[in-house]
Order: sequence, then C-alpha cells, then structure tokens
Amino acid sequence: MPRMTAADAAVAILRREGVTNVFGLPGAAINPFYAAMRRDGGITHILARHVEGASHMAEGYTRARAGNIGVCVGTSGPAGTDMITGLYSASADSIPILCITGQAPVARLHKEDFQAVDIAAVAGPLTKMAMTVLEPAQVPGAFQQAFHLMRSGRPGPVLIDLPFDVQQAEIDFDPGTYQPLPVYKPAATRAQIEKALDMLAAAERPIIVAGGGIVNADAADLLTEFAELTDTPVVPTLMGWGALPDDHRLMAGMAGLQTAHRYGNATVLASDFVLGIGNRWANRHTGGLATYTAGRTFVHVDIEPTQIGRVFAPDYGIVSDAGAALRLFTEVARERRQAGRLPDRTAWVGQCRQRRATMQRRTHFDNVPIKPQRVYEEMNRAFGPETRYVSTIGLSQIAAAQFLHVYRPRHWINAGQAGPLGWTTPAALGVCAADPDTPVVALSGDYDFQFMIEELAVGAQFNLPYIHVLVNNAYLGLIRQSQRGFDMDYCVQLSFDNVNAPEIGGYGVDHVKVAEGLGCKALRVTAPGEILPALEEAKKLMAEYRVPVVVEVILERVTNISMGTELDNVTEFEDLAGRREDAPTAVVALLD
Ligand SMILES: Cc1ncc(C[n+]2csc(CCOP(=O)(O)OP(=O)(O)O)c2C)c(N)n1
Ligand SMILES: [Mg+2]
Repeated sequence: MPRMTAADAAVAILRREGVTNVFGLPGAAINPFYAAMRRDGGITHILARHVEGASHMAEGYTRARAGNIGVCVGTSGPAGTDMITGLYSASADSIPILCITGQAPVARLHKEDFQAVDIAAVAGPLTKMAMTVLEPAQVPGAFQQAFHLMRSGRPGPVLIDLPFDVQQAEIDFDPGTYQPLPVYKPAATRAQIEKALDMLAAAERPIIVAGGGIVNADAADLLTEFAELTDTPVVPTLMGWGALPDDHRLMAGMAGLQTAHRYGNATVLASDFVLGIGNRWANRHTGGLATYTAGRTFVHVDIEPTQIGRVFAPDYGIVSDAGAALRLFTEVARERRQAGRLPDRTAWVGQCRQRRATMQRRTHFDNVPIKPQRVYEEMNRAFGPETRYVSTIGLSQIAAAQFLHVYRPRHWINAGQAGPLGWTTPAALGVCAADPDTPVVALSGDYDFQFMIEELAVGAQFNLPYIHVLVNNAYLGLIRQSQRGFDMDYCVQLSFDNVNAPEIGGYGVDHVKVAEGLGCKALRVTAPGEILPALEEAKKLMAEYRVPVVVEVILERVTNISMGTELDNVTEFEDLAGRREDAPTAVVALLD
C-alpha cells in the first residue's frame, strides 16, 4: 500500500475528483498542504490578495462551467473566517465550493492556540459539511464525502479543516484505486410528471418559472425544448436568467420587485398557472405572496424535499433534479403532442409577446452626467451573446437585470441571494480562470468595486483579462434610494474632494489611478457618446495587455431605479419608453 502524508492523499483526491485549479493564500498552518500541492505539480494555484477573494473566485470558477468545483484554500484562524462570506454566498445560491483550511495541531485545539478558531462550528450552518479532521486516516474519507455531498441533491459548499499534524501524518492510501462516490439526485416519476402536465393542460394562461436549478443541472436545452413543445411562456428567475435565450419568442421577461421587467410582472399577474422548476420563490421575485399567488395554481419542482412548501404551499410538489424532471416533461409532452393532446396556446403566447413589445422602460437619455440606463444600452451595443456578465448587488446590478440581454446559461453570474459587496471582482477572476476563451464583463457600482479592489492585482499577475464596467455615482446608491422611505440621505455618500485628483470633481476615489497602480488598464468616461468607444477601446487593451480593463462611467449622482413592494406596485421614476428610439436596444422592438 502506498504511504504518504494525509495532505498528499488530500491532493491526490482533488486530482481524481477533477480539480485542476485552486484559489488561495498560504499561511504557516496550511504549509504541509501547499507542500503536497507542490509535490503533485498538477494543480494551478491562483494567489488571492484577500482570502474572501479566494472564496468568491472559487464560486465564479464553479459557476462558469457545468461540473466544475472551485476550491479555496487558506490557513488557520482569520483565513477561515474571511472565507465565511464566500461559504454563505455559495450555499445561498446552491453552488458547490470546497474550502480547505489549516488548523493548529490537534492536541492544542482547546488551548487557545494561535489562530485556533473552531472554524467548523463557525461554518456549520453555511455548509453541507464542515469538519475538522482529527484523525489522519479519516482524511481520504472526509474528502470523498465532501465531493459526494457537494454534487448530491441541492448543491452547496463544504469546509474541511486540517490540523497541522494531521496534514503531516503518514497514512496508507492508494490513489490508483480511489473512486468518487455515486452522486445522489432524486428524479421525478412518470406519474408525477403526467399529473403536473395534466394541471398545465387544464390551465388557460400557464407560465414556467425557470430557476437556477435548471442551470445547475445543465438542463437549459431541455427547458427550451419543453417550453417549445407545450408553447408555454417562460419567466426566468435571476438565477435562471439565460436558461432560455432573451431573444426566444417564449421569453416572457423576469418578474420581481427589482431585477425584473414590466412585462414580466404583468405576465405573471395575468397567468393562472405557474410551473416552478429549480426555483425557490425568492422574496425579491415574488414580492408579497398574496399578490403573487392570488388566482393561480402552482406546481413546484425542486431537488431538495424541504424546499417544497417552505415559502408557500404549492398545489402540487415534485422532488426532482431539474434535469431529470425536464427529461420526462419533454418525453411525455412529445407523446401528448403527437397524439394531439396539447392545448393551443397561440392567443396566450401572443398576449405575452404583446406585453413585451409595449411595456418597456426608456434607456436612451443624452444627459450629462450620464444616466445609468444609457450605460446598459451601450453595453448591449458593445457586447454580443457570447458575453458572460458577472455582478453582485446595488442599483448597478438591478438596472443591469432590467436592461441587459443574456442569451446563454451561465452567462449571467450573479450573487443572487447573499449579494455580498466585493463579490464581483474576484468572482469575475474565477470565471476567467475557468473559461479564458469567453469574454467576461463584470459590472460594479463604485462601492462594490472598492470592497475587493485589491483583487485586480490577481488579474494582472495571472493574466486573467476581462472588462470591468464601473458605474460611479459616488453613492451607496441602492441604500440611498431605500433611505427615501426614512426621508434621509445619511452615511451613504462616497463623495469627497480628492486632493490628488481635483479633475474628478468631488467623486472621491480615483479608480483609474488605483486600477493602474494594481497593474490593470483603466479608462474614464463622462459623456454618453464616449461609452461605446471606451468599451471598444477596452476590448483592444484587454487583448493587447491580457489584464483586467476598467471602464469607469461617471454617472449622475442621484437616479432612482424602478422598484417596488409588490408585483403590481413597482414605482417608475423615469418616463417610460414611448417610441422605439427610447429603447433602441430592446430585444423586441417597441410597438409605437
Ligand atoms: C457586505 C455588504 N454590506 C452591505 C450591503 C448592503 N448594500 C447593498 S447595495 C449597497 C450599496 C452599493 O453601492 P454601489 O456598489 O456603489 O452600487 P450602487 O447602488 O450605487 O449602484 C449596500 C451598502 C451588502 N450588500 N453587502
Ligand atoms: Mg454607487
């Protein structure tokens, strides 16, 4: 039997589970693991500048490609606690990442040793397993179980904490015969699918709410096929956006209080039946449940049994992996279609289409300072369907969801539930590391950008080029807008007179200088006509220098973005699009 350190066994298992990239930063307590990675020689390590950054890079890496599992590594104590936000974000959005931490030696865990925090206890509620491995011989089993859990059922993160002496201890382990454990994914039965299809057929105005579970299951094609077979309009959630291309005739728009389209909300309100697949009825999607559910029948398909009925009781629930359910849905729908047993939906699909062609928001403003809506219009011009967008939270992200276009699954990579500021830059770097061939465009407000700005150096050092659109209103914009309800504008201003950069006129931080100082390229624009040329220039700079390129757009300081409290009560702050020229990049041209 081969003998090796437990750390060597851990690295060997990572390799056999398909891991090729690791994001992290070393410290004394994790050095044995780093020594094992070095001996192995087959893992690419990207050195983060902040351990939280490593955890978000791991998440971006997982999300970019089906089957990926991002791994983040840190030392004991604060490295583990820094990664807690990454574990929260990943668990909230059902994304598997493996977090590996170093730890004080076993015999000293209870002695308040240097950096000996009980990270497994801290991470417990945010992971599918959080384990300090106390016996070296348990290390292979812990890693094997970690991969099994991350991939089974509702995906999510795992933390493995390795005491220093456990990493170094020698164990018997045979990597050659190591086998990943089978993955458990519940699958709908034919009877369940038949019943759900009966309910769909009995409805007059059905929609499908397509959640992130469809993306996780890599089942976007099946969703499209099923929607087409049954001619059912699709409302993607924020996590499901891209599962059906935005230019598909059955794309009915997103619904919700913020990241939504007017026509999406109107279509949900006009529907009488909702088939939710791989979604979790997020509160920013549903708004008030009385409005959301009144007069509608619901079927909910989810991989996690306890998700059924968590937010409200559906009329019928099915526990299934979204892919397994959609395979059967398409199979049975095809049979019914051939037998002429599917209802004609022409009128209903036409109504949804009509709403999409009439209920649009205006993006074409010529104002200086620039109105944010115009930025997304120019982004639609500059970036094609191959673009992967990465964003987290803020007015910037909300407006992006209202105005940008997404055409493919995994091309809208967004921290949907947790929304941690600072997520965007490291997540974008993780996406770039996973797929260097697809153009990546990150989008941040100025505060999100400043949160983990140091990670830009990682992109410069490891040549992870992407374009970062930074919309700068010198405000915690979303919080400023929500403070309107308190009649205040308090502690939300990021503006100050920068003694080193009077030319930026009180907007505070000179992002261009900071980005350049970190080894990136950066451009700043102040007028609408400059946005598109700057985005085109950024593409060239990115290709030439192979580093992140920041395009900072100086916005007007106060713009309120459409949002509300109920699906039927979303406030519009600007004039709506009345003519085609008001929304020139809308996928469906405005009927004026
Ligand atoms: C870690 C963290 N702290 C606080 C918040 C609350 N929060 C949400 S958006 C936001 C302001 C974002 O400002 P900016 O990034 O400039 O975007 P804008 O809304 O101005 O477009 C804040 C403070 C958060 N989401 N995450
Ligand atoms: Mg801002």
